[in-house]
Amino acid sequence: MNRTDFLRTLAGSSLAVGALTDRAFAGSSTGIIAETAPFKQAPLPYDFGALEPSIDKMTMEIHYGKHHAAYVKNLNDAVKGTEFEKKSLDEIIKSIGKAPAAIRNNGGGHWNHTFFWEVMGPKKSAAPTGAVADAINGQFGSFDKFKEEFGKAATTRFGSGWAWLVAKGGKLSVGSTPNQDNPLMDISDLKGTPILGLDVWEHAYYLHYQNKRPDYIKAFWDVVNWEKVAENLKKA
Ligand code: MN3
Repeated sequence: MNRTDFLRTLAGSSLAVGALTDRAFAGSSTGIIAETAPFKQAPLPYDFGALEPSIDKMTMEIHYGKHHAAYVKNLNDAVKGTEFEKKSLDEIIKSIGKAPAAIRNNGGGHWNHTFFWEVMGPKKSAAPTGAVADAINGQFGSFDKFKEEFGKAATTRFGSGWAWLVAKGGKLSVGSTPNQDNPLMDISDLKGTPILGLDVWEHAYYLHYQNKRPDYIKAFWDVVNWEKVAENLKKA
């Protein structure tokens, strides 16, 4: 059993995972990072090269090891000595309109990347099944139509940002947010509980895809962890 399998096996027990990873996913109905400062990166749940060829190893190494790590460091620096030091990241995110830009950018960055790593995985299943498939088909008509709408949101987000599938009031919708904002933020135009998200910052794809964001979006479907998406939907 390698380390990744070991972590997966332990994932059945939140206590064990909490002890092992220190700041593992809290898994509440309202969000995923219930911990307070100092925030830490949970281990990537697979190897850096595990998402190839959709997402190359070097991009993952830099994205997780440099970009995400920097958001965590900068977030910890930004909350130090402020009223936000005692709040969980989920609480901070929900009332982000009261926070300074450094906390909005880096808190969002930490939340979004923590979420993003989990909704991807090396197991390639072409399409969702069960409740997720039913919900997507019911809302969008078909999986292909959903992919088209999600892809449109991801492609048309100008500059840096994220595309999302969100649940709100028993309905699914797709949309995007700028920079490191997300649909849980009080200031966000798109609101709801994130079910699936895609980072469309250039740092997420430029090494391999350069300016071809649509190719990256297309390849993303091969590495979506539909089991995690199903969990997110269940909790939403
Ligand atoms: Mn990123």
